[in-house]
Amino acid sequence: MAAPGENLRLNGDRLWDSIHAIAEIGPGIAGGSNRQTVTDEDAEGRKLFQKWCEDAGLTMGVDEMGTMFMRREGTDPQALPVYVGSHLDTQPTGGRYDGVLGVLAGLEIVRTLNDMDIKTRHPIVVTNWTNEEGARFAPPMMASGVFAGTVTQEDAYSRKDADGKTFGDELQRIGWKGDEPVGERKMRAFFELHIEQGPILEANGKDIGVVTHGQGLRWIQCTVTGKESHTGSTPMPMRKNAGRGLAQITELVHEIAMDNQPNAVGAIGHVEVYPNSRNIIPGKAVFTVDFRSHELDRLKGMVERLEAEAPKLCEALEVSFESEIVGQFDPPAFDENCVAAIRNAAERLGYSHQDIISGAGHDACWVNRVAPTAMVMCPCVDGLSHNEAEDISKEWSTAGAEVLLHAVVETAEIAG
Ligand code: HGY
Ligand code: MN
Ligand code: MN
Repeated sequence: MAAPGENLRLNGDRLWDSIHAIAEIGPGIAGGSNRQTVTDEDAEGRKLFQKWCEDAGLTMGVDEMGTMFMRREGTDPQALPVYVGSHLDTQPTGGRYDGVLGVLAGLEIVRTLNDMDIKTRHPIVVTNWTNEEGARFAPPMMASGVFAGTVTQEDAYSRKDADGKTFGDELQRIGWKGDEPVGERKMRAFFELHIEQGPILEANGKDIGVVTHGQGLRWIQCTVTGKESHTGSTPMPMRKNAGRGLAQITELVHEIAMDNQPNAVGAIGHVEVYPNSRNIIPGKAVFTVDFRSHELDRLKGMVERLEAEAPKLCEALEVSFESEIVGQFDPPAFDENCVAAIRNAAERLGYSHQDIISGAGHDACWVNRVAPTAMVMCPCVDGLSHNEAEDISKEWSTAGAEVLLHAVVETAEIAG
């Protein structure tokens, strides 16, 4: 396959402007974004993305999980399309670039090919995967998980948010439940550009991360049950304080991750304490442990240790412990040919680059199960993400998008 010439570049300013235009929809309170999945803000962002895509001549398909597939025809309609994209949903206190960069870089590729009147043999499909974050409705990478067959659509539809609303009802309510069965599309390849969400590339002075693997993930939802009673009049020896179970398990999670350094991480980000009243001893604590490692045996060992030790800690506190896995995927190894296309593109374009393992989960981790897949990463300032202060430079955004452009065009094959 002929690789695109090193002079094939794109309009980084137009991409940058698009990123900041969509950030006006579902703004956070500190300059970032709060466009959570299947909210009205998500619907509004989808509409703007749809308009931009249709202005670029793309035709839209939407599946039953609401994932948006925006197609640019190739010269060979029978050729399997090259998919490129990420997610437009954000964390409640998210940044402007997490997910959005990858979707809009895909659109920028189309805009650039249109400007240069370049046709490709394979069609190109720009994709917005529904509910990558899993913040409002677990699990993360929900729609790409249904697409890859690792999450059932029924389970996904039934997942509830903190207000008891189900994902399926909310998707229907915002009018983005499509009619296309999920997972029937066949792909030549899938490419995703994403900010690193960690400090490695910036610290090493690299423009591009060539992602060879991702970390595996386990989300273990734990419930510790004690007894609600008065914080003032209940004698200390009589208390069954679920909050102490939460506290000791929080420390246990940290200890397990530290005992598995440098190839593991662990924390508890989601906590609900009931009844959450200032003068009632917590009767129940529900929280989610997030363990990750790129070594599967290590990840499994961490979960086993938690499930062995947490009940004993709770027994000593006279509270009960239950747990269930609410999200999981094993460490993915991306497609070597697609990874090589990205590495060669960075080389050809003169961008500094290094191989890297993705610390965060991405839709590419699931799509990798059903199609040749690879990821490009760009640095982010101080490695900060899932924080409204998340920041990248226009240069990093442009570099990542140009590497993505070359990998996509090379795989989609320039036609005449
Ligand atoms: O949790 C993750 O790794 C992703 O950012 N949703
Ligand atoms: Mn993301
Ligand atoms: Mn994220």
